[in-house]
Parts: sequence; structure tokens; C-alpha cells
Amino acid sequence: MTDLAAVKAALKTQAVETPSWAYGNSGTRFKVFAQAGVPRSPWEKIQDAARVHAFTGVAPSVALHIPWDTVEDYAALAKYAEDQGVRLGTINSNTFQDDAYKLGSVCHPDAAVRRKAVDHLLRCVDIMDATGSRDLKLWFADGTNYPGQDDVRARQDRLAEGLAEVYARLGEEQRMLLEYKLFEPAFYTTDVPDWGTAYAHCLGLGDKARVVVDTGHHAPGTNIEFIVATLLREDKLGGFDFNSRFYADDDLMAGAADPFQLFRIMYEVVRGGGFTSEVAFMLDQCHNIEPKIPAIIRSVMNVQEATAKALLVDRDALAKAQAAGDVLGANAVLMDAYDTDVRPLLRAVREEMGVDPDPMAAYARSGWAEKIVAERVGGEQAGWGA
Ligand code: LRH
Ligand code: MN
Ligand code: MN
Repeated sequence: MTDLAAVKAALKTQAVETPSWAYGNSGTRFKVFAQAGVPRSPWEKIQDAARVHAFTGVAPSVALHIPWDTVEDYAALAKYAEDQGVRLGTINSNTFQDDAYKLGSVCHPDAAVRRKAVDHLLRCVDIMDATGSRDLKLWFADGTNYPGQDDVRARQDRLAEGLAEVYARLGEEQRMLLEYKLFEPAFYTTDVPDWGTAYAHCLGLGDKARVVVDTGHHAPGTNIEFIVATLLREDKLGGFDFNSRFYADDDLMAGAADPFQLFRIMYEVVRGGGFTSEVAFMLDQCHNIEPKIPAIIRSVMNVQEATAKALLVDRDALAKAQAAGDVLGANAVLMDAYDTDVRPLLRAVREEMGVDPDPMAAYARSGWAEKIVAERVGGEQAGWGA
């Protein structure tokens, strides 16, 4: 039997960080469909993130991407976020949009380009000092397109050197989260393509370096929950970028394409003692055709539902069935939890937290969508690159 009160208490402590870039316009390489009311600045992105938190109760922080979210005064931005009811979370670095980075950033063959990239990462740590952020999340577009293009092994040495310099700059409480991605934009080799490479670098760096699992960054069929279990066992799981994929890095709403996979991942998190603030639960998605704020609310709710189901697994019954070699019985215990309709439980949890039991309806009723369309007129809407 699972302890319902404990499940509820755990759900109330959940924190899902939303990404600033999800509030701005995005698209594919074919077309960006602009939406009315989209934020024109980091300040307005924070306003929207604060709405998501107000209606869900479990999205208390918003991640920034630098330089997409460049402002003059980051401490003022942090104060503004606090006034809105949220805080600034992870700082995401961006070393993939300057012309200089055509052949890579921290792995580039030219030391001057590597210097520029590392300086950007150091600047991100300065920003963390001003915002009070704990985590620096690093994702590199570095790689090669053709066999022989560069020395793959030397690129690893350059990467290690750059990471070490940034690691040394971290404060006591700050962490470096290294994100891997199978491919894209590089197609032959990627310098941090998988959890093993990320893990090896983090191990070399020390305790403050951890691996980030972006659920969209794997080959089809990859058993992501196994990676999660392994990283937790090694005390090296820093967090997640949740999103959904049908093909590659689709960045669709978390829990949309494969809610069962999200449940299996969350079960390994719970099982591995990772349901703590040590593991950062972040969304990393884009809303190309759907309205952005409701899509983010929906994603937060999908993460909550997967978490609730994972917490409901009867672990004693599961352990018994496993020990008895009862294959079907063990599978049934897991499926019982997955098949539970947790929506009534989550409605009750929200009511106890003082949040509307139906966040989507509450947001629709709130008039925020109409307000931003009416008020955010003129200026340039935020999108990737702004
Ligand atoms: C790369 C990525 C990484 C970036 C974000 C915008 O595909 O997942 O986390 O910072 O997208
Ligand atoms: Mn990501
Ligand atoms: Mn991605």
C-alpha cells in the first residue's frame, strides 16, 4: 500500500522550471508563425512565467538563455521576478549563434574562438552571481560534418580544458550541468553526443559538475530511464530538460508523445532518491503552432501526472514480486500505478495548495491572454536570437 498523504506531500514540493525561450516565438527552419501578445523582452517573459506558476503552483522559477535574455541589470531582473512571484533559475549558455562558431565554440581549432566561447561561459557565471542562480547549463553545438574535418580527439582535449576553466570559476553553491545531444547541428561527430561523454567530463571536473538529460536528445528506442537510473546511482544526475519527440529534437510538450516514457523516467527518479532539489526538473520546449502559456501549463501538469503515478507505485509489492521472480506480477504492479487516473488526486493537491484545481480553465478565465494581446503592441517580439 502506498501512503497517500506522503504522495500528496511530495507532489506539493515539486518544482518544474520553465524556459524563457518557450514564451517567445519559435518555429522550424521553414517558418516562424508569430503570435499576438508574445513577450518583447525578458521582463515580459517573466510575467508569463509568473502566470504559469500562479495557476499551477509548481513552476516557481524560470530559466534564462544568454544572450537571448540580455539585460543591463541582472540583479534588477531577479528582483522583478521575485516581485512577480517567481525566481530566476538556471542560466543557459549560448555559443552557437555567432558566425565565429561555424567550426565550433569550446572545441574550435582556433584558440581565439575558444577564448571567446569560454569568456561567454565565464560571463554566464557572473550573471549567476547577480541573479542568485545555482546552475549553469551548458549545451554545445560543437561537432563536425565530415570525416577528417578535425581531430575528434583533440576536440575532446579542448573541451576538457574549456570546461575546467569555467568549473574553477564556480562559487561554492554553484553547479555546472552538461547537456548532451546525439546530433544536430553537427551530423558526423558531436563533441558531447551522449551521457557517457558528458559523464566522463563531469567525473573529471568534480562534484559540482553533473549531467543533464534532455529527453529529446536520444536516438529512437533509447532506454532513457536506464540512463537516469545509472546517473543517479553515480550521483551525477543534475537535471532534466523535458520535452517530447516523435523523430528527433522536436521540442514538443513534455508528456505529449510518450507519457508512459515520462512515467518510467519519473519512477527511476523516485526509486533512485532523485526527487529532491538536487535534480533540476526543467522544461525545454518550443510552441510553434499552439498558444504558448497554456502549452506550458499543460506540460507542467503532464510532468505532475507522471510524477504522481511514479509516487503511487507500490514499492513493497513490486519488490516482493521481483524477489519471487514473478515477471507478470511485477509488471502489473508498475502498470497499476501507470493506469491510475491521478487527475482527482492532483485536483485535491491543488486545492490544498490554494491553487485552482483546473489550471487550464483558470488561466483561460483569467483574461491574461486577452490582456497581453491588447497591451503588447509595438516593439519587437522575442524569439530565438532575441
Ligand atoms: C539544444 C537545446 C539546449 C539549448 C536549447 C535551446 O537542442 O536542447 O538545451 O540550450 O535547446
Ligand atoms: Mn535542452
Ligand atoms: Mn534540444
